[in-house]
Formats: sequence, C-alpha cells, structure tokens
Amino acid sequence: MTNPALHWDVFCRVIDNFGDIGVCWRLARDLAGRGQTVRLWLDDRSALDWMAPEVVPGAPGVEVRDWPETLGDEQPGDVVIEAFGCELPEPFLQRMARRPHAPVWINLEYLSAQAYVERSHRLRSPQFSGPAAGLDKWFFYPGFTTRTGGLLRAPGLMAEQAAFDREAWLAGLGLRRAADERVVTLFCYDNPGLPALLAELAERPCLLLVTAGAAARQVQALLGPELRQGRLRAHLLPLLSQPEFDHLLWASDLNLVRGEDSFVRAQWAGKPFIWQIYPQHDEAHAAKLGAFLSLYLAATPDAIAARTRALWRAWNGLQGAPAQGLGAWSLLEQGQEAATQWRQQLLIQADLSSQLLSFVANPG
Ligand code: TRH
Repeated sequence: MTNPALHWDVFCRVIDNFGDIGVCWRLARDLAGRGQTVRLWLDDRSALDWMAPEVVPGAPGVEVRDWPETLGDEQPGDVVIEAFGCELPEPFLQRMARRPHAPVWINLEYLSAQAYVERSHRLRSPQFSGPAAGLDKWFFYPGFTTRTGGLLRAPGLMAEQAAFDREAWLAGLGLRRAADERVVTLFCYDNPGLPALLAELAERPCLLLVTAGAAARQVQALLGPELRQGRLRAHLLPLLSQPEFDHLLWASDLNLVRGEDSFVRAQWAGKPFIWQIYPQHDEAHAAKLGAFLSLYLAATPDAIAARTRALWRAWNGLQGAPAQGLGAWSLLEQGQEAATQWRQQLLIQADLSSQLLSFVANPG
C-alpha cells in the first residue's frame, strides 16, 4: 500500500553528542525516501556537516531548518514529531491548535527495551491547557518487540549490506587486513575499562578502527603515536558520514558502540557487539542495559549469555572485570550466532518509519 505524501515537521534539540541529530536525520531521510516531505527543525545543525556532507543543507524531500531562528510564522504540516520530548516552540503549538485539521502530534521517545515501553507505546495525552489545549499528543516508542514502534531500517538496507565488500572498503582507507587479523570498531564515551580491553585484544592479531572523538583521544593517550600494542594496531578514523559509519560496522568482526543510533546500527550489522550505554546520573542506565541484555540473550546458551552479560556490565562500569578477563575474543568467536539470530528476529517487526506511516493514517 502506498502512503499519501504528507508534510512532516520533525523537531530536534541537540542535547549533547550526536544521537539526537543522528536519529532525527536518519528518520527524516527515511521518510523522504518513502515519498514524504519533511522539514527537519534543528537547534544546532553543525554535526550534519560531517554526518551528511553530501546532502547538506537538505536532501531530496528533506529541508533542514534552524529553530528558533527561521520559525517565523511557518504553518505546521500534517504531522509534527517532537523528538525526545524536546518541547515545541509555543507559537508553533498555537498554530497547530488553530489548524482546521489538527496535525498528528507525536512525541518520539528514546529507545529502551524496558517493559514500560510496550505499555506506553501509542498512548494518547490530551492537552487540557496551555497553547496546545484541545490537541492530542501521542507517545511513540521505538523498540525491539512487535508491541513497540520498531527500529529505523530503510528499505534495502540488508541488500546493501549483502553486497558490501569489506576488503575493498578497507583498501579505500589505505588498510590491508592480514589473513588472521580480526577487525574491531571502537566508538565509546570515556571508558575506564579501555586499557583492559586493549590489553586483551592485543593478545591476537587485531586491527582496531577507532572513531574520531572520545575513542581516538583515549586510544592515542594509551598507545602513544605508534598506535600499537602487542599484536594490535590501531587506525584513527576521521568523522564519517552516516552511510560510511554503517560500512565501518559492516567491515568489522566486533563492534563497540554507544548511545542509541550506533547501537541500532550495530544490530543491523549483525556482528557481535558491545554497547556502552549513555550514562544517567540516577543509574537508570543499569536497568536499561539489563532489560536489553535479557531480550538479546534470551535464546543464547547459558554459558555464553553469562559471559556476554559480564563483559557488557564491566564495559559499563557496573561490575569489575570478570576473573577470567573481559572475554572480548570469546565474544568475537562465540557471539556470532546470537547476533545473527537477533537480527533475524528484529527483521520480522515492521520498521519505525513504516509504523509511523500507518499510525498517522489512523492514529489511536
Ligand atoms: O553520540 P551518542 O552518544 O548519542 C547519545 C545517545 O543518542 C543518547 O541516547 C542521547 O541521550 C545522547 O546522545 C544525547 O551515540 P549515538 O546515538 O550512537 O549517535 C552517534 C551518531 O553519530 C550516529 O548517528 C552515528 C553517527 N556517527 C557518524 O555518522 N560518523 C562517525 O564517524 C561517528 C563517530 C558517529
């Protein structure tokens, strides 16, 4: 079924890091790729310079707008997405409320595997007072089960990945992988567990591809200008565009990712991965990490599941390193089946954009 072309306003406030803009840009592109027209309102568009250099200031079907600067008296479209509770500008809310046909107003939430997600997905929040009085706001939760809004997955992603040539891609970076060398991607926040991880990876031939920013800074400090330790050699990457970032994950045997968007991309890459969750002051991230692990490892043999859980928790500073070491190599060697099975399971659910399109056609 083809969806009617609607006008979407996606609002995104960049809090810190790249996840908010990363998710919203990906969503805007995906919707536009399905024939929708999107205005992406950003309070700081600077990361798009490297995340999407080929398409800035827009892409077919996507117009990037600065807010509040260029909001003026623009009228709302058919759908308004408030990403991650970013709070829409009051005059815009007033215009939404005055429209003869109210736009479908969606609060797109952060990704979590916790049980509240299924309970809260698609809940209606009638606005009784304030500039948007009379409107309904709908909560939309991405997630990992069929009772959630699903994950961003553009059509054709799996076919693109299947046609990917990793040796050619590495050669494009000037890298040649030795036959016995395993490739590991590192994208992380400041992480006190990094020395232990590097020491372990250095026990066998390893090409460590290090993303720009916090990961590169720490690796440089630990390995010095040679960027070598034992049998490990590290390669520092520039900031990559989002499509190139996917290629990086596809080229690797093990992916260390963080936050929200790279975490999802690692799952689509279908390789063993380790997630550094965005840390929250009230330690709420521990429960969030545990909830994901429970789902992810549900079908994994007990011994492998226990080692994976211990490794992930140690990488997140939630427990000490296990006595036998982190076990990065055993995850690399034994974690492939879990990653493949998990991706198979995720592919069964409808992706986030498809679910948004069906929802706006018939909210409730
Ligand atoms: O940057 P992050 O840590 O973002 C975080 C999370 O989203 C977190 O939930 C949120 O609360 C916080 O920001 C404010 O990690 P994340 O989500 O993986 O986003 C990184 C984005 O940057 C992702 O879209 C991939 C992209 N990226 C590239 O395109 N090229 C690169 O070279 C790198 C390093 C990242």
